[in-house]
Amino acid sequence: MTLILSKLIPAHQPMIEMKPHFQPILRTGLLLLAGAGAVPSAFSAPNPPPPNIVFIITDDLGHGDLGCYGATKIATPNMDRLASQGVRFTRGYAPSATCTPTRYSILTGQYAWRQPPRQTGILNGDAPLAFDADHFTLPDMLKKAGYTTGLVGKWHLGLGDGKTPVNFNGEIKPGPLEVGFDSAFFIPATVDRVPCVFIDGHHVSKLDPADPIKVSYNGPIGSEPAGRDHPELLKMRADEQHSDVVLNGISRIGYMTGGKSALWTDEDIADTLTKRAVGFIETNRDKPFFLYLGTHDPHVPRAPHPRFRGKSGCGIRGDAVVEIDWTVGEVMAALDRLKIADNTLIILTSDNGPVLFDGYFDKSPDEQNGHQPAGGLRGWKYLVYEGACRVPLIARWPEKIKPRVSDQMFNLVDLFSTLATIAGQPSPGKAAPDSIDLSRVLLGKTEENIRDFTVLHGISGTLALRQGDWKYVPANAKGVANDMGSGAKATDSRFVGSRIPQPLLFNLAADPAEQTNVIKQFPEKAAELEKRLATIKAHDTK
Ligand code: NG6
Ligand code: CA
Repeated sequence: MTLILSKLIPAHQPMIEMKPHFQPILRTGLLLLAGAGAVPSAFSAPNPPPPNIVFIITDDLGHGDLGCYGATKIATPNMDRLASQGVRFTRGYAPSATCTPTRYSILTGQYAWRQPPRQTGILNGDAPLAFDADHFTLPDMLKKAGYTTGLVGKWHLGLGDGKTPVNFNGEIKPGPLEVGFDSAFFIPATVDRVPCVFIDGHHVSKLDPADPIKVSYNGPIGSEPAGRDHPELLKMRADEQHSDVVLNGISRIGYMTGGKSALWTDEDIADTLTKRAVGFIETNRDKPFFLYLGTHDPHVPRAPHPRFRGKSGCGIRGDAVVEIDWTVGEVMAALDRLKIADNTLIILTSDNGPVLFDGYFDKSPDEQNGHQPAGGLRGWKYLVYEGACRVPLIARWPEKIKPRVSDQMFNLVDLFSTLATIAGQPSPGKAAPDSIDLSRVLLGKTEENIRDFTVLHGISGTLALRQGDWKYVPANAKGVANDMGSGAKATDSRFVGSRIPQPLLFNLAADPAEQTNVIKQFPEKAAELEKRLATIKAHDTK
């Protein structure tokens, strides 16, 4: 029925201008008319089906990590090819500088910082689901449009209702299957956090009931050694937060005992996820599908498969980037093999900016060989500088997107409304309150900057505003807040940049690396942005 409607209402004047509750009525009416033969035949002509959607969200991949974004030291031929066949955004933004809040924003179309504290921190592996199970999510919306939806890879949005502790030996819910995914094969939190097992639907994959799992973030359990006591067992040393239980020669955040048959092998994770992703595509080749593929690379602990070791020339982090490129290549090859590439929209991005040292002494800071993961932007993951939140963003859909590079702004929170239009669904309106429909931008139908601002959200709780070429960062005298989940401290070198003693104003056109605070020269501009930020904070974007 959406197909019929889209014939009547051009895509660029959308259904958004109609009150959402009229749309189903109009649709139903049209359908009835069509059924009665009262609609001219042009309206009942078959339309191309909506595109399959493959959303690849990498973990801590930087704006400068890809050849197509200027990397010269690391070869990323598959991601570069994807970019050359689609649109590459130079102003793509993650809604937050860490994983959980960014993913929350993508799935709900709402900035995570509107919902503290549950969604703004970094969740541990036993944390409850970050939103209510009946929350209308992006995959829910796509299901309404007839899509089969699948999650493969990193989840990091919590499990269970929080009333009772998650039982990893029983049925684990609510989780992805309760919030819109038809199938889910996933890493519960991060690879540096327990439990180090995959969950398949509602159950831990490959679990032997005779060897039940127990998880604790409150101190040791079981007889498994801790990294801080047994450095001789480690493939790489770690800081205090990452020195709990040792699994597969890597110490983690948290403790876990049992579940031996279910433990993943870090070096095989990319192979496992890629195989699952390709399997999902193959199974659903004949119907519209939405695949949410969350890679664990290049997040710590970095342990790419041995066949990628040494391949980047830029240390183990670079090798993990090469591993991602392989995964992307495998997905593209599967679509080609199945002859569905032309009507598949692939979106490739990252949940936040890059980081070199993030708890494990894996030599990444020393082995960059001149590579700049943030591509010369200031700062790293966790902060509110551009390097923290500006991320690679590429979209390829051969049937509808002409290859180009776009400087139009795009925030990942916009995917909800954008994909709704592409899938022929009504605007989610207030159900996705911060999500702007950028389908015309994605499809190259306008040069306009429909989104003219973006909010940056740092681990400190600081919110900054980019508007056009200007960027305003309010002072945050304390720096990192206590919402880190694992006891990180403001003195940790990673978070030192989160302390901002004086407000800052940058002109990114003249000073893309945010080196010169021009607030004294342009106090009115700073006041204007400060005021706008306050308005955005107080009201939904729509
Ligand atoms: C932090 C961890 C960091 C990483 C991050 C999550 C410390 C000091 N740091 O708490 O290593 O796991 O959480 O990263 O414990 S994210 O990309 O999933 O947000
Ligand atoms: Ca991340």
